Amino acid sequence: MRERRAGDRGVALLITLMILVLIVTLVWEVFRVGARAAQTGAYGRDSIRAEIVAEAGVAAARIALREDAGDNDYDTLDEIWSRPVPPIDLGEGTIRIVVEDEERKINLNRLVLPNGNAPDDQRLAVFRRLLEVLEIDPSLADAVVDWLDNDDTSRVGGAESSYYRSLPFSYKAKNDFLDTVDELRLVRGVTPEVFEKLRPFVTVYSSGKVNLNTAPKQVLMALSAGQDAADTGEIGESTASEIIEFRKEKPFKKIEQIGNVGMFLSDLYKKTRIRDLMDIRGTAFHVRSTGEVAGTIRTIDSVGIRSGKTIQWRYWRVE
Ligand SMILES: [Ca+2]
Ligand SMILES: [Ca+2]
Repeated sequence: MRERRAGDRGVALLITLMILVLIVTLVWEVFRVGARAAQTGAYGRDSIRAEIVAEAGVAAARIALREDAGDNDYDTLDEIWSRPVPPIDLGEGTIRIVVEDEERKINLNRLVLPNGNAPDDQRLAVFRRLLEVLEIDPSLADAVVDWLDNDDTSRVGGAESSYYRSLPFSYKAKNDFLDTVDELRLVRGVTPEVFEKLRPFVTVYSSGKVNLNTAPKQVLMALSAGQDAADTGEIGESTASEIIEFRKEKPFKKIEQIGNVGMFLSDLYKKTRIRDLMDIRGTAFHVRSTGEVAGTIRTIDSVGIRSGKTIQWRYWRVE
């Protein structure tokens, strides 16, 4: 039954994309006329076309996200917006689209309290555990908190402006929330290698809760550090894998259903504050759409916040 419905949705997506292809073709025609007047070179023309194609990809993702909002109020890896889409061949060009919810990641901006005065100890513990799981020095967590907190007093293992000012290219600690994950590169201890390791698992856009239906193993393992009853134990690699296997068959429609996976998780859910960190849906969606025309590639990297059936773009960058 479930397979059948998923198949129907696949057809719906295909129709959506076919309509978009028509739109793109029309836009190209319009552009052909405009290009003569603008005396754009071949590269400029293909570059603009590639960007238009990439925009069509973002539009397709937006339609999928809006459709999904009408289907149910949980978000899984087996839905119209999240399933991998094969490259869409437009004859003269290609679109590649990748969509993921930001709730599958840990929100770095939530490592401090909303007033920026102090760390959020529960979430800090989660982030520290994520670093351990990824085999990154956990003291990086203190450097990130110092980067975010509004004082200039270094935490043990942290770093404030006094450190950053001593660098060959000196700068100050931001002492404010991150606008992009890329800013992490400025924080002490974030080498290019560390950044690449960490990037898939952290965000600055999510609700601050983790979607149990989409979170990768490493994030699920990190979550159990955010409990107040230390003797309950941690979500290890095998428990995280159990969650992932379980949700393939039965997506979580309510957070308490995590307890259905097994006794340990049932206890963890009932006896600790871990529930404060959990959700079964996404609110922020990362859409990466690449258009290619005659070998010229443009990518739109964007993040949309979904509320009801409305998507508002909070981040938009053309590469
Ligand atoms: Ca600070
Ligand atoms: Ca500080």
